[in-house]
Amino acid sequence: MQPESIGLRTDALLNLSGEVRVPARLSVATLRSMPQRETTVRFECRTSGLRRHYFSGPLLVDVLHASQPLFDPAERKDRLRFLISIQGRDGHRAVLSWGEIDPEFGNTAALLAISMDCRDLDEEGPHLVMPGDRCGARHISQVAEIKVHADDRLRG
Ligand SMILES: Nc1nc2c(c(=O)[nH]1)N[C@H]1C(S)=C(S)[C@@H](COP(=O)(O)O)O[C@H]1N2
Ligand SMILES: [Mo]
Repeated sequence: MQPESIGLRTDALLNLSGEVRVPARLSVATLRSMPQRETTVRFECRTSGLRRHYFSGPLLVDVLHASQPLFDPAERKDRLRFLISIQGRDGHRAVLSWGEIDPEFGNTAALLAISMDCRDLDEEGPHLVMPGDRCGARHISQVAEIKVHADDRLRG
């Protein structure tokens, strides 16, 4: 019997891996235990029109730092060769650059939301929020996988 059919809750786990010292499987409850931000975003989708949502959760950059990406600690610009691929349960994905979410560079306050419009996302998994995006496609729901990549061709 599936746990759902006997009324038990199954919390989604997010797999965080790649060029990091501490790969992790994170629950929404774990993300909720980190410092939280709130934001309201508006975007326009070509198929569903104008949308507006309220989210809360930790900053993506804080979650990634906790897994200790393999940066050269002596060189700030080493961070700029790192990429982050973020994938939803359904396979929808987007690639971000470290530079766009780094407070010393693009400083986009991307969140891994643990609630959407005041509804907890423990069973669905976290929601990527990209404040400032004009289209909704990077607001990825049910995030299941985050991978950190280093582009070694950019070294030097
Ligand atoms: N996992 C996943 N997230 C996704 C998508 C998707 O196909 N899969 N579509 C995106 C697109 S194109 C839009 S416009 C928004 C729409 O979000 P909403 O319907 O919750 O407002 O979800 C985004 N997040
Ligand atoms: Mo969309």
